[in-house]
Amino acid sequence: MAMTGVLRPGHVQIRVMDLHEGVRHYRDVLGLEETGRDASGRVYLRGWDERDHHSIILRQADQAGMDFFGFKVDNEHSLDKLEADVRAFGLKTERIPAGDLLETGERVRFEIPSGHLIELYAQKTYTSHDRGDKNPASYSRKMDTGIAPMRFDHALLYGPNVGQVLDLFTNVLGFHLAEYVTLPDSDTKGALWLACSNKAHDIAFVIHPEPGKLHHVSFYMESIDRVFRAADIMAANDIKVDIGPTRHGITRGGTIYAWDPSGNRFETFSGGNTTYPDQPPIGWTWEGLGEGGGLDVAHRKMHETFLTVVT
Ligand code: M3P
Ligand code: FE
Repeated sequence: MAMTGVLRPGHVQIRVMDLHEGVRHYRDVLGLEETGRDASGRVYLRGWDERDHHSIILRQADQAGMDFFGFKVDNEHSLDKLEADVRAFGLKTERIPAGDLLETGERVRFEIPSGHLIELYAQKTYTSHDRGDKNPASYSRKMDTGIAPMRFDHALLYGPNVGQVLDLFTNVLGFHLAEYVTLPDSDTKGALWLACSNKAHDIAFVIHPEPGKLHHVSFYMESIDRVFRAADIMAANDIKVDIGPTRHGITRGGTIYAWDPSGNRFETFSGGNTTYPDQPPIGWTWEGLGEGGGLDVAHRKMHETFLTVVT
């Protein structure tokens, strides 16, 4: 597959209400590697199979939630072109100077109709991982440190104007719609799973009256066994679990939803459908999401927290 334009989720900045507790959670319990701290006190982390400098940034704030979500694009030419296309779509864009985030080039930032700040950038320092790029070892101790996800995988965001978000992501940013849910007794799409790759999804949206909300940040586990191991580690560390371990019918990913100490939901996710842009999206009804097992295959029901608890 020739991948051009937007390549992958590159970073997300998460607000935590106590940085010390946040670092304890994301570094020591989840097991992400700390790769830096900047002058404003933000902490940079990544999973054991990531090769760019960082993917998760923690910022201490009074309120939990997400500041912004950044996608890496293939080069500066794509960055300029996508910036012009986003403006032509009718959104204002802003350039954040190189170096504002550690080891990261200039970013193009825009607020999408759901109220979230999305960024595109072409450059972030490549540092490989501790196994290296030449005859890499198959094992490193990092794979067993904490819950130990391979990488930051996706986020699910809640906000209004999901139809406009679909238009922007598919017609401007080059994503394909992998799966969707229609609202009760309606053909209107109320939830979207969108991919810029052939993963099950790279970003997802659910319609919600309040703009700019975070439902969860998701971390990719190598197998469903590792999702069960994550459940053990969550129990041992008193992490509050929302749903799971179970499987989502939507995406077919293995999952646990749980909460960080600030109340941000995070997910340990494994497997999931392979998607291609030529394939029609998979559709789910509202009943399919709940009783049809779209959200939770094992329990085949809607969980109230899925629709109501966001940060
Ligand atoms: C996901 C997710 C649902 C399926 C979700 C798949 C909520 O990875 O959590 O975004 O039905
Ligand atoms: Fe998810």
